[in-house]
Amino acid sequence: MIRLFAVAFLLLLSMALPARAHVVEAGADLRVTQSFAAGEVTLVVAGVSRVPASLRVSAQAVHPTSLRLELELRSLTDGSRSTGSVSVGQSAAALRAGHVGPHELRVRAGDEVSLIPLRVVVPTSAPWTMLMDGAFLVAGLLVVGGVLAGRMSRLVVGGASAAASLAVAVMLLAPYLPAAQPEGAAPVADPGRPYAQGRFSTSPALPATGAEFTLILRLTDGATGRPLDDLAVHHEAPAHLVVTSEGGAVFRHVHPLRTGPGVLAVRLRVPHPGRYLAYAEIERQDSGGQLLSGAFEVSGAAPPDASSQETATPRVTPAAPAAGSPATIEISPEGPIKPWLGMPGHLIVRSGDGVHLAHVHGTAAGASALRFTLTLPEPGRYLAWAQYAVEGRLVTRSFTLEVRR
Ligand SMILES: [Cu+2]
Repeated sequence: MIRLFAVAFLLLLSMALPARAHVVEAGADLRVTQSFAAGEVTLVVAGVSRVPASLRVSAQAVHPTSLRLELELRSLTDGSRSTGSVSVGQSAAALRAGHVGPHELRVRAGDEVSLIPLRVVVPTSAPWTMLMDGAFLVAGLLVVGGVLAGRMSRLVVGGASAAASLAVAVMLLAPYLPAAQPEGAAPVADPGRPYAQGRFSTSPALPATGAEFTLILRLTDGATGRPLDDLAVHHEAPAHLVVTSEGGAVFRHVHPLRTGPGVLAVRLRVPHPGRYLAYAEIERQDSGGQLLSGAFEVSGAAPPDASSQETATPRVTPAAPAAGSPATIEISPEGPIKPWLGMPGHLIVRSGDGVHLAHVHGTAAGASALRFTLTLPEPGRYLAWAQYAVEGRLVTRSFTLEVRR
């Protein structure tokens, strides 16, 4: 009887373990993609389960690059700092995080600096998990004590049964009980924050064809007018910036650096003069996504060669897509595709007049095809760019879509 009870108890204990292992969400890696002039890098900050901790930061890139990043992690709570450096594809830097809460990761590549806000969060147990653990412990101690003492009094068996029953009851109820808020997490705000207002500018004010310039996006809160500094990382970046020349011959999809509160900047160089359209995809914390747009001019003379884009001939189904009805676009990549920004492929579609911009994600359709599905609301001619990563290379293929009425 006692042995049976002990076996049953151990069985219950082993069942209880996986339920506790679910509270690791806060330990997920943070991936932040940043476009430096020397190349695009995805910083990977590995999650931690307790503090103080050594925060491991590594750097990945689609293009092979010898970019070296100087890192500094600063606590916004007490100002404590830890420094290190990391090269793309090399071993991770270990930065010391003394406590949970808001931090800023300063990343320097050459003379460019990005200030990445991040929050060190560690999982905590909900009070009910402590109750469950405590009840299992009491039951275990009573059983072990009884076995060691050589006799199981009715009181011991009764107490152990009661404690085990309580623990099992809590364990069974666990999926319906609230999870604990991780330590260091931001307080949950009411969903939906005011719109972000974005203003694009360039430095210098009139960039020249072929010369490097900085495209700046200043974000303000639509309600307070103050700098907006609560961007959530979505699709591995705080902001996705698409820049196209008005006619569509030039296309850039980059991930600007945060240079200060509410200020995003990225260095660009374009081969054509004229008017450029810029679009930023952002997401405020606890809010939905938003698209901001603007325009700027580039001076200079047009080069003799009009376009240097790689083009694609996709398979479009139906062959003549209609406005308001879904169309499927299939592209054949040059080789096995690797995820880029967490997805097998990206398709960005712009209306000729620049008013409409769509960004959809593709699915791998077998080994040699990438499939996108999208619906365009208005008839007309659209410019499209499909992007995917193949071994060591980010490929952008352009084509046009005619959408009928
Ligand atoms: Cu992006």
